[in-house]
Amino acid sequence: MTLALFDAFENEGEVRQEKLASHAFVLRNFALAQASHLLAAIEVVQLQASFRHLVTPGGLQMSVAMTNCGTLGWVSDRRGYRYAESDPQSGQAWPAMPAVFLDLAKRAAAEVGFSDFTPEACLINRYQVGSRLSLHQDKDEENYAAPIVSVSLGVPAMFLFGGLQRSDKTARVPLFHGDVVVWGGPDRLRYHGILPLKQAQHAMTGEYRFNITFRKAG
Ligand code: MD6
Ligand code: FE
Repeated sequence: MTLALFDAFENEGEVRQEKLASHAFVLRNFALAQASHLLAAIEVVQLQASFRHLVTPGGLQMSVAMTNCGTLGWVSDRRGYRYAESDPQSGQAWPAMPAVFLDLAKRAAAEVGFSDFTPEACLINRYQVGSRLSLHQDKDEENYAAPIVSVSLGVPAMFLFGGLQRSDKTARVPLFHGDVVVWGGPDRLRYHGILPLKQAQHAMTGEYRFNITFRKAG
């Protein structure tokens, strides 16, 4: 093995920061050490609030399956997109935000200068082969001052990162198991999406990719 190749392996799993824009960062491997605990916590959440394929206001079923934890959860139906205090499927409050989630979200935000981030909304997305999220802005929150923290687990995906207009050119950013994206400030309303998930297997999640996003919604 050449020395350069050896170095590449040595650096695998190392936490490092990539800047996507002035207030948008990928923290490579930031969640790696907590991955098994995060996945175990997702298992607990989904016992109480199962993954479901929501319907968009336009009547299309989403290819990504979703659930929530925390005091507010993001939901969609024929009436629109909104944050709700209870799970429409059960009528019960969403499961509490696991401590390992909150701790990670706070540390990731602080790492890039967003101190005092206390999210109360946590959306959990589950992707399988072919699942995609078309280009969108996250603008259903009342509080645009707070950043969004987004954690990727399992099968890798291609993230599209655009500008403030839908038609702006997008960058392709691969997201791997353990990566965390944090963005806020002037970048908070950038268009973004996920390309259709490619067939793959991950040792900890099988055929799935999980994405956890944390926000201050209210
Ligand atoms: C995903 N993420 O990674 C979808 N939104 O599966 C998002 O839509 C997203 O990663 C706002 C901020 C960060 C994100
Ligand atoms: Fe989004």
